[in-house]
Amino acid sequence: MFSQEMEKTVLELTAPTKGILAADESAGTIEKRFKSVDVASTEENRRSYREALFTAPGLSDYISGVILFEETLQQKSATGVPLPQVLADQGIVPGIKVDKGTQALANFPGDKVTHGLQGLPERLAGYKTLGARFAKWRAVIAIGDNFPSTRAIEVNADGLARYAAICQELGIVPIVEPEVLMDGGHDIARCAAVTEEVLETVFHALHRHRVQLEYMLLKPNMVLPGKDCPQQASAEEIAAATLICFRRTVPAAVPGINFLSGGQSDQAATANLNAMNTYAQQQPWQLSFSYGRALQAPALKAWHGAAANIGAGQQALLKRARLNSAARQGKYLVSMEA
Ligand code: 5MM
Repeated sequence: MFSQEMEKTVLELTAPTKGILAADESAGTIEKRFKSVDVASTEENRRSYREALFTAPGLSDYISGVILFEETLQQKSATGVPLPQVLADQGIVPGIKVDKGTQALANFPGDKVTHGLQGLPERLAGYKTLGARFAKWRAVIAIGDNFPSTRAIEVNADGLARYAAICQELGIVPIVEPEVLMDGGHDIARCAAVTEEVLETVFHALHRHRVQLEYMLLKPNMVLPGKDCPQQASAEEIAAATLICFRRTVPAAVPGINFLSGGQSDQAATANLNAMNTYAQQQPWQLSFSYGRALQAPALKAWHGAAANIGAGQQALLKRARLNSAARQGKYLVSMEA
């Protein structure tokens, strides 16, 4: 029923030189980010920071969509324009994070399950009237000696698939985000094995729930060694391991893969995306970004909560957006950082 609407949204989101800005930090997460630059997480600070991000001049040259948190969807600019409208006026598609965070999975120590399905159709219908055209749900899979369990992978995959089916019923494009965390000392091979199992399980669940793959985007982790692994990997090794895993598990019908940065440094996230786009000659999907920290960290640092620094914060965001746009085309060079 909503195929044309979703096709249009997907086409806009996967524009060849662009990626997605994740600005959907929930209350606890934005508080942590603000604390790192000594800024109090008040509603007005959150509003003005996000307004500054969304009005960075020329943002739409590199950014096709922005994922918002529920609070932001209902906030207005200083001149009274709803923030989703501020984005739409520049040709940037507004989206909304709809999961309600994670809880421990009972009987499976170390595993988590994402919740938020209850009342989701009603919430989504309301978000759509506020301008949201796509949504995002994040499942979190941690790696440890005794986890993740198969049960945790299955229950999270089922949640993602049910969420995606509900979105499509309302003409909203679902971003399906199964994140295998990079916390821990595991090596790249273990991350590859877990990511492969997760993606395989997620796509089986999407099939069972009759989700139309043409009208969704995938937001996965890259295949990386754990943060504490002594054997770190080069961008080329990461690109090779990630592409092997994705070719095995992600159907060609999926139009776009927009990676999360997951705690990588901003430069590493850019270099790894670039390596993938250089290395992958005939991949069936667009390989782009949906970064939060890797786009925002330098902006947050430059802004530091001071109105006088808004311009500097916007320039910092634009720089990362421009470099990731280059990486998304395989045209990034480290010298561009200067
Ligand atoms: C994994 O986090 C997502 C991508 O951000 P990074 O590029 O920084 O990894 C991000 O969209 C995340 O889902 C949101 O920030 C919401 O996270 P919380 O923890 O607030 O639910």
